[in-house]
Amino acid sequence: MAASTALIGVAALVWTQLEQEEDQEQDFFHKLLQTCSLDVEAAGTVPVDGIPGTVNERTFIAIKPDGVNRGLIAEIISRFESKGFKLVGIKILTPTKDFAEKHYADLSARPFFPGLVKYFSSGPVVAMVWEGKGAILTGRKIIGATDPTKAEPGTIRGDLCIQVGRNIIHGSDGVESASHEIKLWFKPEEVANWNRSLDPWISEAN
Ligand code: DAT
Ligand code: MG
Repeated sequence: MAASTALIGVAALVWTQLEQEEDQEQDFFHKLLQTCSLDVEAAGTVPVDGIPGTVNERTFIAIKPDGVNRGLIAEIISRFESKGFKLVGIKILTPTKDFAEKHYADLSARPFFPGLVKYFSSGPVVAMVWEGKGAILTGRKIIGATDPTKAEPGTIRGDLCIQVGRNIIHGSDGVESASHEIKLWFKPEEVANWNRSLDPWISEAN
C-alpha cells in the first residue's frame, strides 16, 4: 500500500515537472514570436536603400562577369552570409554598355574607363543587396583593396584574383554610393524586407 502511494507521488511529481517544462517551452516560443512580430513591423518600414548606422544598413554588391564565369558565386555569397549579413536582393543580368557607363559614371574621365565598361558589360553580373550593421564599410573590408596585388589575404580579392582589370567583385564605397547604386539596380519591390529566424542571434544588442 505504502509503495503504491509512493509511486503515485513520484508520478505526480514527474507530471508537474513536465507541465512546468512545457510552460517554460511555451513561454520561450511566445517570447520568440513576440520578437519576430516586432521585427516584422520594423522590417516593413525599412526603405529600399536601408537605414545607415543601424542593423538595417544596406550595401550594393555585384559579382562581375569574371567572378560569375569562374564559378565563384557561391564562394562570394557565402562570405557575406557567414559574416552574418542578410541577403535582401539578388538577380543575375548582363548589363548593357549604357547601364555599365551609368554604374561607373564617376570614373568616366579615367583612361581605363572604356575597358572597364566593356568588361563589366561582357557577361552576367550577380547584383545583390546585403543588409546588416556596418554592411557598407565591412562589405568593403570583406572585398579587399581595388588592386588584388595589394589586397590582404583573407579578403575576396586577396584570395581569389590577381589583376585589377579582373577583380571579380564590386561593392559600394559609402552611404551615398550605396543608396545611389541600390536604387539604380533594384526596384523597391525587388528588395525583400524579411525576418530571419537567426536575426536575434546575430543582430541583437545587450
Ligand atoms: P573599387 O572597385 O575598389 O571600388 P574603383 O571604384 O576605384 O575601385 O574602380 C572601379 C573599378 O575600376 C575597379 O574595381 C577596377 C577598375 N579600375 C580601377 N582602377 C583601375 C586601374 N588603375 N586600371 C584598370 N582598372 C582599374
Ligand atoms: Mg568603387
